[in-house]
Amino acid sequence: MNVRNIVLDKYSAKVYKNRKEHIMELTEETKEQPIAANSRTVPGIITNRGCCYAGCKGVVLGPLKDVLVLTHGPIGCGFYSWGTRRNKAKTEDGRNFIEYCFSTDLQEPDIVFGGEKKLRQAIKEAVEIFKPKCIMICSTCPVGLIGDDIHAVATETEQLYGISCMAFSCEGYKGVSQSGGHHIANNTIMKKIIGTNDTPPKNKYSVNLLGEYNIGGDGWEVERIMKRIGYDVISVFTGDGSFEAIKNSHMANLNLVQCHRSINYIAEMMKTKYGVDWIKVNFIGIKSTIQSLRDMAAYFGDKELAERTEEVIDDELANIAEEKEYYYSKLKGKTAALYVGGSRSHHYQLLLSDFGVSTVLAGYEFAHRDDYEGREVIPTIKEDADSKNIEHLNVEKDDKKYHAYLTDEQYEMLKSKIPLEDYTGMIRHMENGSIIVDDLNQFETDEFLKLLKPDIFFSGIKDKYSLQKSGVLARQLHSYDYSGPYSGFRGSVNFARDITMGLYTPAWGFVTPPWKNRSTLKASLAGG
Ligand code: CFM
Ligand code: HCA
Repeated sequence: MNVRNIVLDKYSAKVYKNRKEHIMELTEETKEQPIAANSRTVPGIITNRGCCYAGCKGVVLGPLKDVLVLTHGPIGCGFYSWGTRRNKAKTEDGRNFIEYCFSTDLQEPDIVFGGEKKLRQAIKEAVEIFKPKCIMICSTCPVGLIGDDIHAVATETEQLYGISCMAFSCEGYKGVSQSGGHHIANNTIMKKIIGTNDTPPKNKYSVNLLGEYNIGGDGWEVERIMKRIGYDVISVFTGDGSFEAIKNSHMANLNLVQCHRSINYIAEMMKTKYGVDWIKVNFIGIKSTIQSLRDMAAYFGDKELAERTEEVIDDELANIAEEKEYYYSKLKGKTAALYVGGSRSHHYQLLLSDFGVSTVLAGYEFAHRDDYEGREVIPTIKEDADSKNIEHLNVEKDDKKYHAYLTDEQYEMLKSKIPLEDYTGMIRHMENGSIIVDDLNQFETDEFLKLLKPDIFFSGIKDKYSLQKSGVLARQLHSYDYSGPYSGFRGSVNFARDITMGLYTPAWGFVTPPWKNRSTLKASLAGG
């Protein structure tokens, strides 16, 4: 049965033409074919994607606990990005700004007459009440449309109050998803924060953890393991992160990249500017954690560090052995579907496979082709990369170094030179017969659910309700449904426990969804 075609055939010719490039049924042949990604959603389709502001303010800047992040715009955007992502942070100096929602709360008259006056007033109040060392101003859609000069206000703020102030033109409508917002945040962090303090590291095993946002405490669990081994974690971008620590991050010997999608730009720019190497790590999954710790030790090439790494791995494994075995026996043979932003759909497949769960469908909201296809491809650090579809490659293969801005054609040519087993993206870890969908929409979610019948569907807040009402267990992989951490060794058994509880309490199977016995139109006319 070609599941992909059954779903695609339900579309009109126009939508079919677009969506067929984004959906792949894996076979030996299709494995090497490109998948369309990072392009505009067909208007009218119910996508799960977010916006540029979400990627900049919500994802990368929001977790910085010692920064007062001020949303310049109507209140909705600031409010919706307040606390929902579960990026935890502990205060170090008695203040933790992530508990607050700061916004200029623009109203109609500000849209008509300009919002800069209100922005200046909000900054004045923020400085007087909270005395922050750093303010970051983030624009939402209307600000870009009316043309408020937030960058001029930021410069003025620095002169007036003697604090750091940065402006981010991350209006929601920019680009096709959250992805553009990551890029905007990364560029300014690089330009204005990294490299502004030169405190030497505590030891030679100094690292930064990039793309770890401490959702449900994941970053704390990773730091715990790394500290046990003896690493000096200089900064984390940006989970439980701090402006003060990031100033010093260029002093580290190695950058560890957990979520490549949201932060590869910084890893690459730090390599170019400060010569800090980076390696890809993944602390989601038992085998992945072990592999990452070994890769780190291998990078430093130190016998003592390698031995200490093995000791810690053995001890951590012994501590979870009993639970691991129990949950494996409960979960073995189950199937899952995963649909998250730009890296978890890959990472969590590896954790699921530790417990014998196989993935029948996986997709990303806003990943780029390299996140699917892998290869050692680093998207360009040029600002206009997304719009011009130019890729920046940094590939070393057969003693040759490819490092250039490439057109799509050149990219295809280079791709053929790299064997599939060297690819690092999601596709490499997926089995033939499984489905990959980029920018999965509500219609496709419902259709694939009927055809593939996974035991569990991992997704987000927007799509989980229809999944549950269809009788399928749904877990939010963005926020962990108020649970976590899921990283490292201990996290893996937390995860297995949560899904075992869900699967063995199949309450949603007893629900009759409203669309089965009620006409939506009739119900709404009757006020029901
Ligand atoms: Fe990276 Fe993330 Fe993700 Fe992401 Fe996100 Fe997130 Fe995500 Mo939600 S940074 S790409 S923009 S791992 S917020 S912590 S869960 S979509 S898969
Ligand atoms: C975002 C944040 C989000 C949303 C989650 C969801 C998160 O992209 O704006 O849709 O359930 O992880 O909080 O991805």
